[in-house]
Amino acid sequence: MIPEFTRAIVRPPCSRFAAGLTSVDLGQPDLERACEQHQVYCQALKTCGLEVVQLPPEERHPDSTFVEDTAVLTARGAIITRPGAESRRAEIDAIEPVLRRYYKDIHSIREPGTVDGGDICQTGEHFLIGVSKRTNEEGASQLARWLDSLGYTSGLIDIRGISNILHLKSALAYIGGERLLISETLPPHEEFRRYELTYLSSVEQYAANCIALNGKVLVAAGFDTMKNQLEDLGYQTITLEMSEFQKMDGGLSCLSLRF
Ligand code: CIR
Repeated sequence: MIPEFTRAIVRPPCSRFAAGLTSVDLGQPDLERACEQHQVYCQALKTCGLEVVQLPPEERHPDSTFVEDTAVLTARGAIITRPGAESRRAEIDAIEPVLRRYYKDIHSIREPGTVDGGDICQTGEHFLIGVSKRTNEEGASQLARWLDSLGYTSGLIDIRGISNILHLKSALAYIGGERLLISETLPPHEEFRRYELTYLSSVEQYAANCIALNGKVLVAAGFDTMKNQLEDLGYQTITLEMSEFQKMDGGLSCLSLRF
């Protein structure tokens, strides 16, 4: 019922991590602590049975630890994104050769389209695509066409008018079956009708970015109401400290490409 994955691609934070983009005012991240939190994150993925493909830190790109934004990986194919933030665009150059080890036919989002992987939520055969400050309508429709060519369906959710949400998955997560975990910050949308919704209080919105995989849910530390909600539904959780990534607008899903 919970999605199954065999591998995760990760990249530890680089020495310029603190120079990355952020919209929150939580102070400067501590690099050493970020690296420790990243290591524990990788260990949790291994505990869930994943092979962790660890790439070297990428010094040229402060946000490069957030590998999720550079590609959308599915069981039927892979597409390299075109990140919406100019400063992050070149991150894709270092991801493509890695993906070539696992995928024969790799597609790309083309200019003027932009897509950040954080806006893309796979829910089985159907994908939710956030149109955001990072993923534009052109990018979303290129992605939707590519998904359709693979036999998947998709629907768009425009989050541009909602403040404090960088990506669609900053406010929701697919947790298996027909279930979405969703922050109350997101207004009702016809795309949500097909799901059983578990709502999180907007106070715990950061916790909406969790990862359900291989029978477990990785959750950020410090959000006990959400953790209890999941456990009451029968999920086993693994709690991870994310304080340093939160300072840079990053959540659990951003730190890996799972496939
Ligand atoms: C950025 O603003 O692009 C990074 N500092 C954080 C990216 C987080 N990625 C994600 O949610 N998928």
